[in-house]
This record gives sequence, C-alpha cells and structure tokens, in this order.
Amino acid sequence: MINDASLQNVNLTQLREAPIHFNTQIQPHGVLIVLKEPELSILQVSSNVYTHFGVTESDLLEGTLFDLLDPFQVEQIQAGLTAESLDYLNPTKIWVRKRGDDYAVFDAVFHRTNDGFLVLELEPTFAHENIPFLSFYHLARTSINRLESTTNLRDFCQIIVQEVRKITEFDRVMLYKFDHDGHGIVIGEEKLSHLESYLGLHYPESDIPKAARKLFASNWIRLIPDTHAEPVDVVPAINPITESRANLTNSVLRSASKCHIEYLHNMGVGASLTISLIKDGQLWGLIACHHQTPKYVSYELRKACEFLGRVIFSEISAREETQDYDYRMKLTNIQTKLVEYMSQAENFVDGLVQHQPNLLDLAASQGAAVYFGGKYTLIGETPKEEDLSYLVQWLQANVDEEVFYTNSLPQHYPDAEKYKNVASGLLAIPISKRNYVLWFRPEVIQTVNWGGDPNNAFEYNQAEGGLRPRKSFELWKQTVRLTSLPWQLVEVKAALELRKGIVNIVLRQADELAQLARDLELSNAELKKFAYVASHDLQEPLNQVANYVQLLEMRYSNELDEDATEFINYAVEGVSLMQTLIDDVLAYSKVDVQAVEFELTDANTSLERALTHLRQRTAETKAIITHDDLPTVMADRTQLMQLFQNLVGNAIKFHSDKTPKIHIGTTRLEDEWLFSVYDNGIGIDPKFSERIFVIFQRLHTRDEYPGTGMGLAICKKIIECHRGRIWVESKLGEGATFYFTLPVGGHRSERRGRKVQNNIFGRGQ
Ligand code: BLA
Repeated sequence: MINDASLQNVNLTQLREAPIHFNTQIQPHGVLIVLKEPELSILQVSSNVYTHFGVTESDLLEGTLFDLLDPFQVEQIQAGLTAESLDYLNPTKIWVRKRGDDYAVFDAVFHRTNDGFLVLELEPTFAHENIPFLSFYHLARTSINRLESTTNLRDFCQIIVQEVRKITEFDRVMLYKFDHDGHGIVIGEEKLSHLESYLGLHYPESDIPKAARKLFASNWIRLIPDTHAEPVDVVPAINPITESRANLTNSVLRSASKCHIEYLHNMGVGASLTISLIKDGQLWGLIACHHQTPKYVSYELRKACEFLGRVIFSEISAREETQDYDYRMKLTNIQTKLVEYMSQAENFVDGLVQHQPNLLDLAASQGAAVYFGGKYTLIGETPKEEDLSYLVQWLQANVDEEVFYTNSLPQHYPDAEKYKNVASGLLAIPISKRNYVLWFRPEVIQTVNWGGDPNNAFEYNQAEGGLRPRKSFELWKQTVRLTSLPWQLVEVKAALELRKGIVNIVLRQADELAQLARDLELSNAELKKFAYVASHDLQEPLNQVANYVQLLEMRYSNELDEDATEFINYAVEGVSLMQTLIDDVLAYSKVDVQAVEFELTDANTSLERALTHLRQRTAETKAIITHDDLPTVMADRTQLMQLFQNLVGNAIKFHSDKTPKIHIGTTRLEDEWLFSVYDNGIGIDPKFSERIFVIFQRLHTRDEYPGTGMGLAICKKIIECHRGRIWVESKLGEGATFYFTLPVGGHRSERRGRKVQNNIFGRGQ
C-alpha cells in the first residue's frame, strides 16, 4: 500500500496521462482491420481473424478488402465511403465466407483515424437483438413523457436508469455524476434486488482517470461484453506507413486497460456498458451498466442507448439550467441594487453594507468583508480584523486570479482553522492588487460514504504489474470537517459581475478626483497668470498714479486746502495698500510644490532670519520671544523663514495690553515634527479658526490691524507644499497657539492612507 502522499501524486499523474487510446489490443469478440484508402489495402489486422474468418493474418496483410469480401460488398462499401459522413454506412451488414458455403454475418462499423486511415470493426450479428430505430424513438418518447411530469432531479435520474435498464436488461444500471474535484457520486440506480446498492456512494477521481474521461468525451459509448475475455493483438502493432501505433480513440473494440478490467473483476462485473453524458463539451457524468455474466449488446442497441442518453440528458441540463436561471435572476437583481446603492453613496462600501439586500445576499453567505484603502468594513459573522489582515496578505501573495473561491480554506491556508466556524469557505474578489471583497461560509460537518477507502483507492506493486485497483468496495464512511457548503458557479459569476460594478464606480470617483485636481491646477495657473500681470502691468500704472499724486502734493501744496491734502493722502495710502496686496498675491502664487527646493534646513537658522526681519516691530512692542532648540528638517529654507516671519509677525501684531510673550516650541511625533508658535495676544474666536487661513479673509478692519489677510493663506500653502498640516488653538482674549507639522523625511514620506486614490490600482507610491 502506498501511504506516502508524494508517491500517490506521482502515480495519479501516471494514471491520468496513461495513453490508453494507443492500446493495440482489442476485445476478442470482434475483428479490427486498418485500411488504406482508396484501394482499401489491409495494413493491420487483429490476430483473431482465424477464429472469425478461418484465414490467417498473413493471408490478409498486404492484400486488399477484395481478398476478404465479395466484390459487390466492397463496391457497396466504396460507394458509402464517398458520402460526407460515415454514419450512413454504420452499421453495415457484412457476410464473410468462411469455408465453402459457410458464411458468418457481421455488423461492420467504419471510422477514420485522425492520421487518415480507415478502421473497419466487425462484430458478429445477433439477429434477435435487432431492434428497428423507430421503436427506439417510441421508447425514448415514453421515457421523455415520464420525465416531463417529474420535477425533482432525483426522481428524474431514477427514471433514466429505469428506462435504460428496461431496454438493455443489465443487472445494474447507475447514473454517475462527476463533481468539481473529479470525484463522482452515484445519483441513480436500478438493479436486481439482491445486489447491494451503490446509490449515494462516492468514488475517487482515480477510478476513472483523466485520460479515460477524455476518451469518453469523444467516444460516447463503450461496451465490454466479457470482462474475462483474453484481449488479442493488432498485427503488426506498428502501422507500416506511419510507423506508429494505431490511434484507437474511436474504436468500439479497443480493449479496456488491465487496471480497469481488474477493477471490474473486483466489483464482480462480467460485462459493462458505459454511456457518456456530455454537457457544454464537458463530461458531466456516465450511465454505467453492469452485468454479472458476459453480455453482448448489438451496435444498434448501443446506438439507441446513446440516443436515449443524449435526449434524456438534454432534458436534465435544461432543468438544471432553469433552476440555475431562477437563482441567477435573483442574484442579478441583487447585484443591480448593490450597484445602484454604491453609486448613490458617498463611499461605495456603504452602498454594499447599509441596505437590504446587501453583500451577504449576493453570495448566500453569513459574513462578508470589504478591504479598501487600508480599512476593513465587516458585515455578518466574520473572522476578526486582525486575522483578516493576515488572510488578505496571504491572498495578495498567492492569488493572481480575478476570483478565488474554496469551500475548504484551511486546506489552502492552514491558519484559517482557528476561525473555521465562520470562514471554512471563502469567496474572494480582488478589486485591485490591494483591495478585496470577501465572503465567508461556516464549517458544515458532513459524512461522505465512499465505495471503498478513497485513501487506498489503488496500490502500487511493481512485481504484480504496477498500479492495481483496490479489492474492497465496502462502505467507507468519511467525516469531512473544515469544509463549508460549496460556492455555486452562479454565485461566483455574480461576485465577478459585482467586481466590475465596483471597479467602474471607483474609477469614476477617481476620475472625479482627477477632474478636481485638473480644475485646481487650472485655477493655480490662472492665479499665477494674474500675479504676473499684476506685478508687471498693474504695478506700472499704479506707480504712475502714486508718482503723480505725490508730484501734485509737492508742486501745489501751497495752493491746496486742507481737504485736498487729506484726499491726496488717502490716494497715496490706497496706492501703497494696493502695492502690498499685489506683492502678497505674488508671494502667494510663488508658493508652489514644483518651486519648493527641499534641502536639509536648520529650523533655528530660518527662525533667526525671520526674527531679524521683525526686529523693529519686536523692539516697538517690547515683545519677549523665546524658542526651543529646533530640529534640522527637510524643507525649503526661504519658505520656512517666511512661515516663521508670518506666524511670529502675527503674534506680535495681535498683542493685547500685556507685554507680548511669544514662544516657538517643537516636539517629535512618530513620523513628523510638530512646531508651535505660542502668544499671549488677543486670541481668536474658535469659530474663525478655519477662516483665518483662507485667502483675503480678515477678522479685523484694516484700521485696527493693518495687512492684506494673505499671511496665513501663504503659511497654509507653504505647509501644504511640505505635506504637513497647520491649525490654530485659541480662545478669544486668551492668546493663541499656531501649530504646524513637517514630515520627518521631507514631503516624500507621506503618511499612509493619505492619497488613497493613487493606491487603488496598486500603482501608489
Ligand atoms: C474506466 N472506471 C472506468 C469506467 C468507469 C470506471 C465507469 C468507464 C468504463 C468503461 O470504459 O467502460 C469506474 N465504474 C467505475 C466507478 C463505478 C463503476 C467509479 O461502476 C462506481 C459504481 N481505475 C482504477 C485504477 C486504474 C483505473 C487504479 O481504479 C488505473 C490504474 C483505470 N478506469 C481505468 C481506466 C479506464 C477506466 C484506464 C478506461 C478504460 C479503458 O477504456 O481503457
């Protein structure tokens, strides 16, 4: 016995890839002849020709079909071979003269191999089994009528096996269905009453290897009339023209592999008939018929079974599809609603969880989670957020597909065992490389009945011919744990559709943000243009006004009365205010991310320079200015100086009756420096703490406090260009503290989750 898992895998691969269609042995009840067209020369024959025809292989090889059959029969065949399809020829009755007047009658079936040879297979005719096609048609009609009045799939399968058994009279007829992992289950059975039942039993994938399944998809019906018959060789084994073995994929006589024959013996089967059930080009299942003793079934009867299988099965598929259809419609409905909710919500995630129906309904799950922009949104029964973050990391590293689903997560990801009660099943769709929508299903403990121990489905014994099937098919009960109910294909499809919806919405939101950024850029550009115009074109006429008004004052001072002089002063003041305004707007427009020159800057130096510029006002107000030892930061030194100058300048300007006291402090936070500029001035009403940073916003009249109202707007812009934050904490009459932060590593070390829109599609920085 093999217990070693890796050895078992090797053997399974061998099994799956065994080229069984190149088997050069056939079953002895018929004769196989490989012919070359058009002359119908005989290239290969089965070595049982003597038994059937009374001639030896060498009598036939190198001859033509004319050497075996009467010329009129060959001519009839030649005529049939020119037809578009060989179906018209199959089966043909053929008389072979044995000795003297002794004729044997055969059903002849032709097919062409993919390398262009004609294969003729002859099986002895059993007259009493000859059932005309029409009566099969009636049989099928009756079966279908019975089926049409049945709604449930189980009854339906039962009728199929009953009908097939009625026609073929096998001891046991089963309907065998493959599940998604290749194992199969008997879902319908009709049998002699004393035989033990296989209904409901599971059989492992290795019982019907992949190569065999591939074969059944093209050759829909297989008969082994006597499992104990000795197979016979095709001679020569190698086709003399192609120098390779004949491809017997579509042969009806091809001998079954030794392993399968032994399997049947172990099951007590003397004859078997297998009919493929194909859905969408895939092998959906088989109708498997067993007889305890040898049993021959004519070609026509086999064809009738195949016909029955096709007709009946199309009915099953149609039913499966209607069932699917109703559920699919329901899910499509839910999905449409979710997309609608998402597009109405400010944050699409809310649209998925805040209404009825919600994410849970889309995949009939008990729990779901959305991981987006570094944040989890959970609904229903889910693993803990911490566990989810490991799970998401695992998905990111291991799953590349558009969708990942399993009904046994712990099998793929062992850590999931600890939350098996909520997430033994997982359906996951990545919205991008980093973001996911996840659905969970809890563990459902099941008992599966196997026909024999699936862990020892076969054994490997070199001495006794390699792989051998198990001997015992006795009921073997397996308790399946760590498994949820399986995800249905329609649910997976609905999840994939939802993914499209999410991506569209996220893209649209990103698009809106990009539009906003473009608008902003545009208004920045306009501001710059204005500033340029202001500084050059406005400045000049302004200077002209100033100059001429001053000239007026100087030249005509004697002739002007007091009022005129006052008016002139107003004009001069207005002009100089306008000049300051223009300068400030220009300064504001110059603060621009692109223009920022980042370098290691000692903040102490920047502050000192600012204080130098403020020397006169400091002296006038007798302000006491102190500061901590400031750090060296990544910043534009001119802008940093300007920042200090504006903040300290304001602190001086808005002093109260007390002697102004100003302190500049600093603290290191996790990944940024926090600066503060404290004063004991008049303070700011907290309700204005946002407004003061807006361009041209003033809280006081110009008479009370001079200035353009640009200073703090410039500060804010400088800080934004440095990817920091600025705010004020104050109470009216109790001084104010302005805070600002600078990232420790300069503007490139952005705080995580800040520019989410860049990260959505995995191309964030
Ligand atoms: C083929 N195995 C089959 C077939 C069936 C089963 C139905 C197709 C039969 C046919 O070709 O006529 C299995 N039969 C079953 C099962 C039930 C049943 C599960 O009645 C349940 C009630 N099989 C093994 C091992 C090997 C193997 C160990 O168990 C290989 C070493 C091989 N099975 C095997 C091969 C075929 C086969 C090669 C194709 C037979 C052929 O056409 O050559």
